[in-house]
Amino acid sequence: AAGAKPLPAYAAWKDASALIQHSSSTLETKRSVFGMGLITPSEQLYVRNNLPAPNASILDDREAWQLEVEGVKSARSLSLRELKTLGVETLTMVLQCSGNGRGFFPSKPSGTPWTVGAAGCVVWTGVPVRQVVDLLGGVLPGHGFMTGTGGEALPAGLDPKSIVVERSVPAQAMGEALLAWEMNGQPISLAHGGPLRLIVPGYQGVNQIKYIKRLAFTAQESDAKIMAHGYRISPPGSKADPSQPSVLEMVVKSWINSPLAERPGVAGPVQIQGVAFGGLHGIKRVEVSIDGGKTWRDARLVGPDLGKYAWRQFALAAKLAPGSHTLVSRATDTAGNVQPEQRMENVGGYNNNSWADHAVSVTLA
Ligand code: MSS
Repeated sequence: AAGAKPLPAYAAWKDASALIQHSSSTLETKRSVFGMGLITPSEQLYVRNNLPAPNASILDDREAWQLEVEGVKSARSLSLRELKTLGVETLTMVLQCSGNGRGFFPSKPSGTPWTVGAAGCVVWTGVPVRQVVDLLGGVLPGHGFMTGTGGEALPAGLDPKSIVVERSVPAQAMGEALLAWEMNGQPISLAHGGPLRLIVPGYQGVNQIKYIKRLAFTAQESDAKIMAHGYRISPPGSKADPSQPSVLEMVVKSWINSPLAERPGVAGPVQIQGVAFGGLHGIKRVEVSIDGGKTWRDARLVGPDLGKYAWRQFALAAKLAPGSHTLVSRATDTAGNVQPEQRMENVGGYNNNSWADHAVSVTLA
């Protein structure tokens, strides 16, 4: 269609009308596109690549893809063909970029100004990491981190550590982690990390390593730049360093997707709808306010509960008078963590779960 920017080749199969193209490696789902379906259709799901997507030829023979497993008693390489014989599990998980909500920071951090659409709820199928580890004799003692390395070919002439996508999470996160080959019932696309992706449920997107080529249990966190200096919660005015908290588990969050300013509807009865999710905990409660957070009412959790890593849809039946309204939602997880009013300020604009930032203003005739 005239005016619509063509999608980058690796994502050409996506629905351009559903996406905001920030750059060729950052595509955001429009807020107005999230419906009440629980699973985000693959064509609408956001994309974030730190490096250019690999050549599509890595999908020519998916079964031959090799994964090096290290830091276990019998370290060796396994093909995807072999991994598929070891076990299979399916889980539903919110995939969210740690920078989702960065666009609401008044400090305008560098990085993509995502609002809500660097997230989706996705079904993953693969082999549990612990089954692979068991086959290989278990994790070596003292190896407290699980480190995944992306399979991108790195440009020559640069220090690989400065560009490689390599992230470490605490080794106990392997408990529910998958080495996944299927997303939403289809072989994983190049855009989303096929042929093989590490899925660490409840963790921020940067830890979900695409085209994974190495899974290592390590005594130390990776010293790659993306781990040591990238994705750190750096207090305002500071420089990122490895002593600051890394972007790991997601934090409890919700937002409203309907009504929105661009399709406010008319005064009268309305179903206020949105999504809510925790990190490692499921959602216990969502409250909605139609007066900008002065008073709250419990919303109804709608539809099936696909487990603690999936998001919950919520709805509140309300009556809105003609005029302007500020609608907000506030989620509580099963551990009792409540979505805060204010974001936690940090240089990189990570982990924004402020309910105030996610407010919707509508004017009804
Ligand atoms: N992986 C690899 N290999 N590479 C890259 O670049 N990125 C990250 C993850 N992984 C990467 C990887 C990020 S950062 C994110 S978000 C995610 O991924 C996304 O996903 P998708 O599928 O959506 O695209 Mo932030 O935190």
